[in-house]
Amino acid sequence: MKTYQTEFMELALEHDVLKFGQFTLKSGRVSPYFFNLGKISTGSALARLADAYAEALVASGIGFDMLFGPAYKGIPLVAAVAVALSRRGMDLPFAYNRKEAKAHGEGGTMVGAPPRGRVVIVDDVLTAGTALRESYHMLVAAGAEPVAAITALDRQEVGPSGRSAVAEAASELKLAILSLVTVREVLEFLGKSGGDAETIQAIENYQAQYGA
Ligand code: OMP
Repeated sequence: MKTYQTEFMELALEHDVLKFGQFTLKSGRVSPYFFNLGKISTGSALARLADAYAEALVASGIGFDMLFGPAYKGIPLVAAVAVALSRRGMDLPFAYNRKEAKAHGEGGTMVGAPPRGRVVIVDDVLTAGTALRESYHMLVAAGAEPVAAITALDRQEVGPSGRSAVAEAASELKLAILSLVTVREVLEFLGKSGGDAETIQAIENYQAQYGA
C-alpha cells in the first residue's frame, strides 16, 4: 500500500469510519460493514482526508480543470480537496449541488464555479455506482465533461448488470474511477493490524456473495 493509503486507513480507524454489524445499503444489500466518512468531522481530520485524495489525484496523472462534490457528503470533501490541491500548486475551481432546487436568489441546483471542462467527481463511497451515475448526468447536463471520479472506498461489488460496478461505470461513462482504498486493501490492512478474525471473515463472506 502507498503511504497515503496507510495514512488514510489509520485516519479511518482512529475516527470509527469503519463500523461492523448489519447495515442495509442504498442498493438494498445487507452488509456486515459500513464505511461512514461523515465521522471525519474535525478540521485536522478533514485536512488529513483531503491530503489523501489530493495525493491520489496527483499520483493518477489525470489532467482535469475542476472538481465536483455531490450533495451531501461530497460537499465538504470537494471543498477540502480543492484546498489540499491548491497547496500542491493546483489551484482549481470547484462546484457542488443542492438536493432541492432553490427558487429564489441565484436559483438552480449547482453552487460554486460553473461546471466546465474536464471534471473530477469527488465522493465518499462507491458500491453499485448509482450515486456516481447521478453526478455524471448532472455534470453533462450542465455542460461539463466528467473525466474521472474518486471515492475513499471502492467496495468492489457487482453493479446492476452483474459485472464489477466500477468496470461497468468506467466503460459505460468513459471515466477513470479511482479510490483511496478498495475493500481488499481494507481487509489486508485489518489483517496486518490485528483486526478481529470473525469480522474479517464476515466481510469475506459478504464479498463472496456481492463482490466483483
Ligand atoms: P452506490 O450509489 O450504490 O454506489 O452507493 C454509494 C453511496 O452509498 C455512498 O455515496 C454513501 O452514501 C452510501 N454508502 C456509504 O456511505 N458507505 C457504505 O459503506 C455503503 C454505502 C451504500 O449505501 O452502499
